Amino acid sequence: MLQSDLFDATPLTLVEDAESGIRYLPDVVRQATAHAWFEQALANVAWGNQRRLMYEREVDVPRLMAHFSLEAPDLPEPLIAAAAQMRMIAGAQFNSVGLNLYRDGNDSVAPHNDKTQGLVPGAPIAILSLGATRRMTLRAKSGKGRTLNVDLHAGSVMVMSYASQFTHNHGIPKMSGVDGPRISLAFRCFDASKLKER
Ligand SMILES: O=C(O)CCC(=O)C(=O)O
Repeated sequence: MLQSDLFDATPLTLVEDAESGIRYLPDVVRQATAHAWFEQALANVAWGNQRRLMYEREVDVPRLMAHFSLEAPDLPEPLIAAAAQMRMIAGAQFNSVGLNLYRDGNDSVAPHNDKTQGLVPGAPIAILSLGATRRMTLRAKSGKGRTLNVDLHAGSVMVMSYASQFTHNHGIPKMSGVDGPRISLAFRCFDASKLKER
């Protein structure tokens, strides 16, 4: 990775906790690089459609997904470069990346916390945004405080602590006026034995 691929991003702390909290880091990846990674992922990733049960009916998950072990010998080059940058930014030895493709403003993910089962306790999760800007909602599970809305721009990274998965939900709501597709790359640290099961 070239040093010039990094900008001096000023972090915005959205949630504080005993670990690193939830932080929004704008302009981590320069725009030209973010654009190139977006185009490569859109064209080359084998995007999958998942189904889930909702009120006893099987429905499509409203976004496409893919997953890579970062230890795969044939990991595509942009993911090698992105993982190196995310490891440096978040100070974590990520070994897994989950990709989400939001095709338009109708695609979404409901408020949730990341499943912690299989994750290395204390290791953060870093979400890199590419493509169109989408809004993330952050809300305390306790119901206290207001919902935080954060616009996730291309090249930005949201770093969420392991601890915050127990206290806060995050989601990407459907939205009108979205300017094209968005791809998010969620970097996680799995326990080595669990990584094989993914
Ligand atoms: O697309 C995003 O920014 C959020 C993704 C997410 O919540 C997840 O992968 O669990």
